[in-house]
Amino acid sequence: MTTLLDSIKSPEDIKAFSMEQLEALVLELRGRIIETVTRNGGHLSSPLGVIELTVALHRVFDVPKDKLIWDVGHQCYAHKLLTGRADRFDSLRKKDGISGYPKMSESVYDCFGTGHSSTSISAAVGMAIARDRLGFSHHVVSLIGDGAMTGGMAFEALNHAGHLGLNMLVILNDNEMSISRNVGALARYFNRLITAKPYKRAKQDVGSYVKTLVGNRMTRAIQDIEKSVKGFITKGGLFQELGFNYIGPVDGHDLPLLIEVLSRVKEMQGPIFLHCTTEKGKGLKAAEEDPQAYHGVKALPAKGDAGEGDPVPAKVEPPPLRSATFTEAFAEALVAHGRKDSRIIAITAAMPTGTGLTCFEREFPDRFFDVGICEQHAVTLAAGLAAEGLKPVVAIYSTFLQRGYDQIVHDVCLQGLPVVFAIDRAGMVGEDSPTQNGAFDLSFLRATPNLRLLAPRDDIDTALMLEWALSLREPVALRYARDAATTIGSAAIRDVAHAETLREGDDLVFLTVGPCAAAALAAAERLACEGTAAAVVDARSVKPLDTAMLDALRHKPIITVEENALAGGFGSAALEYFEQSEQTPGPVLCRMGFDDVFYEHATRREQLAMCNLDADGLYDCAKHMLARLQETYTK
Ligand SMILES: Cc1ncc(C[n+]2csc(CCOP(=O)(O)OP(=O)(O)O)c2C)c(N)n1
Repeated sequence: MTTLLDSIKSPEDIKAFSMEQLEALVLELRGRIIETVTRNGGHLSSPLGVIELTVALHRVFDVPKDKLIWDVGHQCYAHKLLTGRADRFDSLRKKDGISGYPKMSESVYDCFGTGHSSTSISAAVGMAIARDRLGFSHHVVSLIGDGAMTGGMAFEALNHAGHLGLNMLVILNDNEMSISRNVGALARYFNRLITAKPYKRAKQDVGSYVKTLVGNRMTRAIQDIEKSVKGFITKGGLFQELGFNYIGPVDGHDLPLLIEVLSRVKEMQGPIFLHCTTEKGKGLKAAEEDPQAYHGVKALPAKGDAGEGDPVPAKVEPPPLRSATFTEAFAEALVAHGRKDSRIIAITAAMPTGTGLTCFEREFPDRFFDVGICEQHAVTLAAGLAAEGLKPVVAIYSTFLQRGYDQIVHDVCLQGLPVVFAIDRAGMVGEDSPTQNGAFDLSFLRATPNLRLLAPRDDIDTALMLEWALSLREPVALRYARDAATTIGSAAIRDVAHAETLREGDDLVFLTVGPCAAAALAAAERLACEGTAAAVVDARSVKPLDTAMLDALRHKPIITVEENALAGGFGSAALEYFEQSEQTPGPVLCRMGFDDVFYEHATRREQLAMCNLDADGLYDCAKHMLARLQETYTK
């Protein structure tokens, strides 16, 4: 049976749909998203919450001529389905398939790529200025969540747009949720706008207003329309003060209402802020009841597994206290230290579940801060706490810590303040997007004076390094992967300040960072079967380097192995050391890591294979290196 969705080749097609057809399309989109995400994994509650808004936007605006800019972008699945990608939607988040985020190179309908939050209004300001300078007249619309609105950058952009008086529309998609419940005074303010009496009145008024419009659509002059819409503007609101016309709140699931309001707003001049209320997970009971659990969903278990057929929440419960992943090993150790030392404070930037801090929050609610999507503030807040003698631990994903770089340099390291950074998702992160890979932290942090940079290879190292970091009165960063923290090597005696030889061998050395040791050990095992003795040494400390270890290894062929950009990473650090100490690494040093490219989404395993950081890649590298050496010596 041909569906409505099948008949849509471009969003232009829905302009001729009746309201009944549009409502039916909403249901089809919902079904298709649930079905695909159940199979492939991905975001679920956020895309389900904006389906009516997406249909209304494509009905009213002429995308791609009009610019539609998504914030974070994890909610754009209906947009993808309406913009010529329905036939490929099955490949969502798969290697070489459709990305889970807007991506300029994927479609002209994705006018701005994203993955990190709070960027959409700035991009919209840029596009609106460009439009005006180039003499065009199209519309510029950004759609931002209430979680993303907590990011300071969103307000920097509002400040600019309000000052310039640009023609642009900012739509707030307010579901009162970030990944977890949205936090902060701003969330309270939005909540007041929704629940205050004027809202209810305004909502009714908008309804009757729309009815009037439908009756008089052809005769009403644009000025009249503008005046009427302005009747719904909350006077003196925060956004009003910033130079925006604030309209709303409007029910973001009422499709006819949305279409009417957007049609009117489209005719208005100047910066407009349209506040829509939506329900995260709309249309899927389980997701409506627990939107956090269904924010990110794992792929369907293989046939025959328990739970087959149901969407599987990535995390229903806070992580259990056992060391299955690095996140869990860190979280478990932090709680244990928290029990012993009341000066320990845990900080997250809107990722309490992802960073494993929910168990700390549960046990020590007074010593836990979720600051919202505010990585910069999280870092400097920690600096302030440390300056006064507390022991802050800031847990942030590698990719999002890029936001807080200046704060790390200027507020923490320059002043030598004892902040502990728990850098999660360092390295490849899998199906999400190149925007989420943690590819650069070693490079940008290694350049920062006063910072100790450690990479645990397993659960035991994670716990010991955290203990050590908390005992030092200096800035320390621990970086670890989105992976199992399976114990590697002996648990007996560990000196986490120094490198450790995990396997002896004279023919070459794999010098590894973090969990890369596992792939190196597997490659060494394979080489051993062929008579090549490869050593594996876990470097542990990326900064300062264990120079005694480097001195001891320098006569052997060395392969450095790291999940980080080769530019400026650990391998570069080793080379720099040899150069500075006027020693020649020799006979050869080869660096394995991320090339100077953005790696596309795929499973983590596939991504590691793409950059030859799996056992096969390391084995091939060793063979190649030994063959080259052989050639050199037989010449
Ligand atoms: C800079 C940055 N920090 C953290 C995240 C992780 N993150 C992804 S979605 C999300 C919540 C976004 O909430 P909201 O904007 O309200 O959108 P919703 O999912 O509720 O639709 C967070 C914190 C991110 N994408 N970017």
